[in-house]
Amino acid sequence: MYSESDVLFEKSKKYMPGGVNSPVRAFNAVHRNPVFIDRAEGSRIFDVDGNEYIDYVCSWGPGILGHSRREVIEAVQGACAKGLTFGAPTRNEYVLAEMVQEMMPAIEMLRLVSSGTEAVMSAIRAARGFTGRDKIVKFRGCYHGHSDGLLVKAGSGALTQSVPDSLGVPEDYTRNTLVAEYNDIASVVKLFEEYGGDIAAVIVEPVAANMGVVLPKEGFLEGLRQISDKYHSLLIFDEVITGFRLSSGGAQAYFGVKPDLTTLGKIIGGGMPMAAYGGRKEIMEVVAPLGSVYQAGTLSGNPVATTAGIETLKLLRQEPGLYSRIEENTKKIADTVRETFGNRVCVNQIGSLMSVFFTGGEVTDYESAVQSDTEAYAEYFNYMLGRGIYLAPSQFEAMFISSAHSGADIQRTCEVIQDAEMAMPKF
Ligand code: KE4
Repeated sequence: MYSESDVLFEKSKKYMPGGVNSPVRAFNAVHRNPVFIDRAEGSRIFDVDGNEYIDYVCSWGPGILGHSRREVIEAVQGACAKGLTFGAPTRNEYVLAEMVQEMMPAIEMLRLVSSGTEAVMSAIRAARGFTGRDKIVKFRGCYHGHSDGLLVKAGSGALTQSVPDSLGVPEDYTRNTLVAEYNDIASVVKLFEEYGGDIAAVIVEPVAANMGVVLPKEGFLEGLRQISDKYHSLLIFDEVITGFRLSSGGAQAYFGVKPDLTTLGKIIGGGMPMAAYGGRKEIMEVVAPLGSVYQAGTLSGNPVATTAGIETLKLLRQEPGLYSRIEENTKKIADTVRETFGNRVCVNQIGSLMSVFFTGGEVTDYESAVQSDTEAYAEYFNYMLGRGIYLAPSQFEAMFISSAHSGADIQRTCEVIQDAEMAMPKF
């Protein structure tokens, strides 16, 4: 008997590559068909077959308040009734930009766009336009969306020319992308010693969350700040995940390191398609129509999306203790995994982000992350899914906890984790 999800997946594969609109959703890494989601509320998602799950993907980050938060839904319904899009400036855009500036003071000026990819692509163009330099430094294992110049992976060693890791990206699109090792300042120094005068910017996830969650080592972010200053390059924090998640001021407030540019996504849109890039006013003033760095967008600053973002940031700002509460809940899950699986896993956790790596060693960079046993992760994922716990369908993603996850949700999750260990083969 096929489930409705299976039927829909077969039909979808006729019209969309892999039956999905973003690769990770296809569940390839966990060797099963994806579940198709019908609706979501609070900490729960419900698939088209009526199965209910406690959701720890939270749409890959936007859902820090849980799904369908009443205040956000009502505000969005009201905005929809006034029209979905005007292609003209609106009051909301100013209101949201001012809120972001209040919450993240390093963002003196910003531009709203429609996706994190667009935000990063545009931030890099602004950095190149402002500095007049071409090269950028990224880190192996960090993901910044799918713009051509960032779809690269390092060759061997710390210092490398990049080669595209996606078909369709011409090599000369990646020749200006230099790749360093996360948490390895020496690999960055080496690049600057060789290319310093031509490096426009260093872009980093201040907490890496796209090779699984990898925390910055003590001094790493500060080191990037110092070397960027030394060579008059710009430091870009890609806070698409960490922005408004690690704290109301993002990772830059959490770690006390001030980037020149920041990219935001996910939470800023409250679940609607919206992202932003911004930073020092003098840099952002190179962006059209003020300056000569061109960037545009039909739905940029869309009135419905900005309404969702404004309501979400309002709730994040006004709910006292929200961040510490979701961090405490996250720690409970992380500690349970450690106690249950012992030295067969490495659990990295910060704020309401965590990852369970099925490896005995510490995970501090790409090299150590890829040592993980992805088949063991797939076993874990499938057991948890079968018991109503919806995790990221890949070892190299993050687990997201929301303010809607109740104590009972956390308790149940911890119980199922303990059962999973007993049920899983001793890999
Ligand atoms: P989008 O274009 O997907 O809105 O954002 C790209 C992006 C940029 N920067 C960071 C740090 C990101 O994590 C992302 C996107 N994150 C993935 C999750 N690992 C989105 C999920 C997906 O690709 O379906």
